[in-house]
Amino acid sequence: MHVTKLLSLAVLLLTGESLASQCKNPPQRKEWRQLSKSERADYLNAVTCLAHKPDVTGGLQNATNLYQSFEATHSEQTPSIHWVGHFALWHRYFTATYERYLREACGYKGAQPYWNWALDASATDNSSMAIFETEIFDSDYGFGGNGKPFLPATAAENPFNLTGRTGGGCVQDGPFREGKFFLNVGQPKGESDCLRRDWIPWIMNYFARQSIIDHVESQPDYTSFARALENIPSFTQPNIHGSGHFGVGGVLGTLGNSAHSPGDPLFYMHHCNLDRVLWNWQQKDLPLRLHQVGGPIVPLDYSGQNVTLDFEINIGKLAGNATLEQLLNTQGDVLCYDYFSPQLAAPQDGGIHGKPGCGCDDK
Ligand SMILES: *[C@@H]1O[C@H](CO)[C@@H](O)[C@H](O)[C@H]1NC(C)=O
Ligand SMILES: *[C@@H]1O[C@H](CO)[C@@H](O)[C@H](O)[C@H]1NC(C)=O
Ligand SMILES: *[C@@H]1O[C@H](CO)[C@@H](O)[C@H](O)[C@H]1NC(C)=O
Ligand SMILES: *[C@@H]1O[C@H](CO)[C@@H](O)[C@H](O)[C@H]1NC(C)=O
Ligand SMILES: *[C@@H]1O[C@H](CO)[C@@H](O)[C@H](O)[C@H]1NC(C)=O
Ligand SMILES: [Cu+2]
Repeated sequence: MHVTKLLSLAVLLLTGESLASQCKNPPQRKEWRQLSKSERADYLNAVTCLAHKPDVTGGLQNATNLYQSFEATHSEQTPSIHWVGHFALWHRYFTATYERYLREACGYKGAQPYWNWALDASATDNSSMAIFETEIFDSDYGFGGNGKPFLPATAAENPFNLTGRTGGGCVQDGPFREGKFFLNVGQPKGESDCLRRDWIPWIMNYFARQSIIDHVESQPDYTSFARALENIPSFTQPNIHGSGHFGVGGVLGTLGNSAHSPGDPLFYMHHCNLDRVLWNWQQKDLPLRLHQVGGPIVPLDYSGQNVTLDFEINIGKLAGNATLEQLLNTQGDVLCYDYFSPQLAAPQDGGIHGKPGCGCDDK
């Protein structure tokens, strides 16, 4: 590796947040379908690159590379970062740090893209496969398809008794297919698993609808926003956070595993979209919403202590601590990115394909 590159990587690892203290020319985050094919290829190559850089966590949970450093960090903190007031901002920081490593460790020039599943979710047909037939799951310029073959799940593996599973095996195509992409976190040392997917169409269609995004974005304050975003730990009511996780990961898939979900590169596409929902909500009253947080410190403890603006988020060895107030600002002293305008419009639960205008240069 070139010496200056090596140096900037070392600086990045050592100084954490301080490098981003001045936000100039923030990367513009776009929906996957707004990227040209060459931009998609650049992004996918950068993710593969991360999986060939050294781990920075000291082998946390048996992580063996920089891509897995993120999965292990999430896995380590899983019990304290979901169903809490800092859920959205923890994942904002995590996703933005991934974006920064793609750029600074792997020479990626673009922004973290997002997957707006609402563009293709059907409100009228739970069995619609339209959402899985998009360029997100393309084998050449996307993330590959479902896991194969179909594997039965035991009762212990499927505590919510989810129906409608379609996969469970290894992803067989695309850049993250079996034999090309390895997941070591949580495995015995020296062993790895493949990336698994287990599509459940009804969850995707029922949970990923524009009307649910609208409901979340219409909440009057941060506390109610945070609660609407995650809703309840059950499948009896839809929640947009669950859409990508369980629509794609199902029961046996990587994205459906609460600890190991960042093992699927789609995790960052999904969480970037949730972050866009937070960002859109903030834009409705930015002066106030740059300085407002709430929600429980202890998962689901809605009458207990709440997070405050000076509550500190840590993401282990990936970067330094940041306060919730710092993380509310996507162009402040810690974070530096923006959402590209115009955003693609989803049909208002029309149950038809979103027909995104793309403006791509080489389609
Ligand atoms: C989709 O499935 C959910 C959960 O079973 C159900 O509540 C909902 O009515 C279904 N939607 C349609 C359009 O059939
Ligand atoms: C799933 O099914 C088992 C066995 O029938 C039952 O004991 C359990 O309560 C069910 N779980 C849920 C979340 O419905
Ligand atoms: C890491 O590997 C060791 C040795 O194989 C194993 O005992 C341990 O359970 C693994 N750690 C995790 C978090 O799976
Ligand atoms: C935390 O916030 C909730 C919702 O606003 C509120 O009901 C609760 O009393 C707060 N907890 C404390 C300890 O103030
Ligand atoms: C980072 O934040 C955590 C809480 O999330 C705290 O325990 C730790 O002491 C902080 N570390 C530093 C260096 O401030
Ligand atoms: Cu998470």
